[in-house]
Amino acid sequence: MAVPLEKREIVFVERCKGVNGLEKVVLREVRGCSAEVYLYGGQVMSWKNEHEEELLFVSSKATFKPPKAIRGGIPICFPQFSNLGPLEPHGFVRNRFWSIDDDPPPFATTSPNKAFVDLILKLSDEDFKIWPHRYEFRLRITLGPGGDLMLTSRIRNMNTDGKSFPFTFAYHTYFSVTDISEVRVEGLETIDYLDNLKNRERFTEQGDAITFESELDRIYLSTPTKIAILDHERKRTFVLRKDGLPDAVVWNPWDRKAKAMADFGDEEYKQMLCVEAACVEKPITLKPGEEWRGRLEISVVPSSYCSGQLDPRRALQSG
Ligand code: TA6
Repeated sequence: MAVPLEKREIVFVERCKGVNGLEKVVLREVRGCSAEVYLYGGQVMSWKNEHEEELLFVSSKATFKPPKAIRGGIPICFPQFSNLGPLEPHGFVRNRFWSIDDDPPPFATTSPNKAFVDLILKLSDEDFKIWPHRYEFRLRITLGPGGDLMLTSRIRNMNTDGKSFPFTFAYHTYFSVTDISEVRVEGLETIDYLDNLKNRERFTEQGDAITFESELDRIYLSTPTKIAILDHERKRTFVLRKDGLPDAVVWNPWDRKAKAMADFGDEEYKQMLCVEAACVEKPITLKPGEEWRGRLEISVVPSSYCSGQLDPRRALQSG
């Protein structure tokens, strides 16, 4: 039986109103790290470290007005990534109202010193018209004692007509960075990718690290489970660990695309980077009764700066 929200001691979980009165849940842990989750979209909209520094990017022009998706935080792309199918781009769950799941199936481990919330999205008749499948989408968002953020999705096929359904998926995470031109992404060296700017033509990543000097929109295929984003200016490294999500999307709109997006500031591309744990190349197919699990864990480690060079191996080896 889940511990009632208000009963958790050393962690703090509170339901309250956010922007435009949209409902949110605030998670806090003992050292002062926090996260905010909006029921609209089941979307993490804030993740702060113990110094109350915001780690996720949210556009100053983001609209918190359904049915528009909110530009920033961690939108969830399901049952379709991007325009890889007949549905609206990135599917529909990011612009639906989720509910608090008061009786989630048990998780292997639930430690008392983790602040977490369980959300659930059930199929609506409206959605059944556009995507004729019965499913249950359960999402647990956890803030660990060290301030790590974990998202675990459990999607079950509830069809009673014997039908399987395929889907693609992404945690479309917007990271806040100091200066995109000083950011490096490690862990995708020599990995094949589909370039969204070149009709998804397939290429192989060169060099050692991905750096940014123009628009970039790529789907990296069958990547390692660990990826690092090194924010040189802030001597900060985000370490992503993913499970059940073989691919990773890397996106920065740069200046021209930034200007073309109404809910995005013209210069804001300099302070954000999307690195998305995803399942795109090979859609997952679930038979009735089957459940898929996709997990993302993000932690922040200090990047030690030595002899003019960041030591990326340190970030990846420090695990
Ligand atoms: O994940 C990268 C991407 O698919 C880009 O192609 C870009 O379109 C971005 O997502 C944002 O999509 P949105 O539908 O939120 O405007």
